[in-house]
Amino acid sequence: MNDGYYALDERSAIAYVRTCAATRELLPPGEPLVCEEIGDGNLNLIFRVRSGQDRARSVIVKQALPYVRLVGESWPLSPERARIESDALAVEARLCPDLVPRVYHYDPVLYLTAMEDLRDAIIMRKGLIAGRRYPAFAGQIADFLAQTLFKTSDLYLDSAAKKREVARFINPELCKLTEDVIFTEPYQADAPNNRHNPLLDQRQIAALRANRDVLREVCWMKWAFMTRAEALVHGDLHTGSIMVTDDRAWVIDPEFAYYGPMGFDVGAVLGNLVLSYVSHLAHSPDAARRVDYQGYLLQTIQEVWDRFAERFDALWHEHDPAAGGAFRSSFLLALLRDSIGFAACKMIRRILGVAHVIDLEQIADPALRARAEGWALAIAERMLLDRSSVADASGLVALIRACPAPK
Ligand code: ADP
Ligand code: SR1
Ligand code: MG
Repeated sequence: MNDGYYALDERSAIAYVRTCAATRELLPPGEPLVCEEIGDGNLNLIFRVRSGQDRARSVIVKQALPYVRLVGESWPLSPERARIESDALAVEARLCPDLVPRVYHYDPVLYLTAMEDLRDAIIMRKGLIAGRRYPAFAGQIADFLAQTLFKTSDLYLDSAAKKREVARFINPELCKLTEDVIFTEPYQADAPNNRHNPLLDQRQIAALRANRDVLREVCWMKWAFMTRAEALVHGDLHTGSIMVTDDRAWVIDPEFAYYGPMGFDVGAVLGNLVLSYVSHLAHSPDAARRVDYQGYLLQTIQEVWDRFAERFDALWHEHDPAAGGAFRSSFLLALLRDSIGFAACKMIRRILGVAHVIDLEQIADPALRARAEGWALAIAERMLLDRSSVADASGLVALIRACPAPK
């Protein structure tokens, strides 16, 4: 932690922006500024500083706290994650500039990033809860995934350059947090950070935690997360890290970035779409609309994978025409199966672990919420155990469809 660090409040965030050369053109000196803390994430402070005269001129100031905001000062966490986030945003901006917010400035003393305010966009999770459709999303996120995962990997980078990147993105504290809260604690009945809906079927939870096949597969996913430095992954690519308008999407918040398995990012997108799918048991009370919207979500899951695989394969073939087609297709099949395993772990942790998602938490009736949560656990279990027999994205969709909603 740097000397000179202090946590901003709304007043000091304004004072900071007034002295920041990088935002001077947007918010010139002398202009009245207003500020609001808008953070709804688990870790950081997010200030929107805007012109008091023109709402369309604003900047986001994101500052890392030295602890986990969701829990408080009892859970310290290095603010160095802000440096990782700004470096990862720079890599992503080089590879897919239209799909990330522009960074104006990084301050290594205050662990603070000033960036483009995506003021017309909303967090995708909220749009999905409201039953909105994003027809361009599958292609956009497929582009983000293909560009960032292929072009930071050994398939594209020179061997020494890739290893330098692995070193630059060593992110031990946030990786340890993920190891604990995604792959370990949800399977421990007595982990103090865990919480779950008391109306969830306790027998279902106990059976999941006692299932040796499930525990074995989760251990394999954790092992992969800890050991496979395949590409620069975002590391937290759930639908709360994606902002959308009707026709655009941006990926935010790569503070968990590190060199890890490609399937961790793909799985985060797929798993969170499945969480949305189960949540519409409540958010779409009309049966016909529910079937229709859930069909849209399953189709999106299939399209995300299909378009990602198509683009990844095209980038690979273009970069290395000599790479064998058989290797490329078996690589992508292994990646699909990894992604399904990670998706399942990410679903289970949102129901049994410390950090939950509003798709489920906003279901007011706890009994109905328990049905949706129990359904997600049942689907996740099948995904973990049956992923090695899935041959393509339609196989994944069939696997999800084969788990009926609980009565
Ligand atoms: P955390 O790291 O604490 O999870 P996030 O980076 O996810 O924080 O940001 C929390 C919230 O702040 C987001 O859900 C979004 O509402 C808002 N936000 C973050 N970055 C931007 C941005 N560039 N433009 C507009 N809003 C943003
Ligand atoms: C204490 S767990 C906090 C969670 O929030 C982040 O967004 C990550 O998902 C992390 O696991
Ligand atoms: Mg975050």
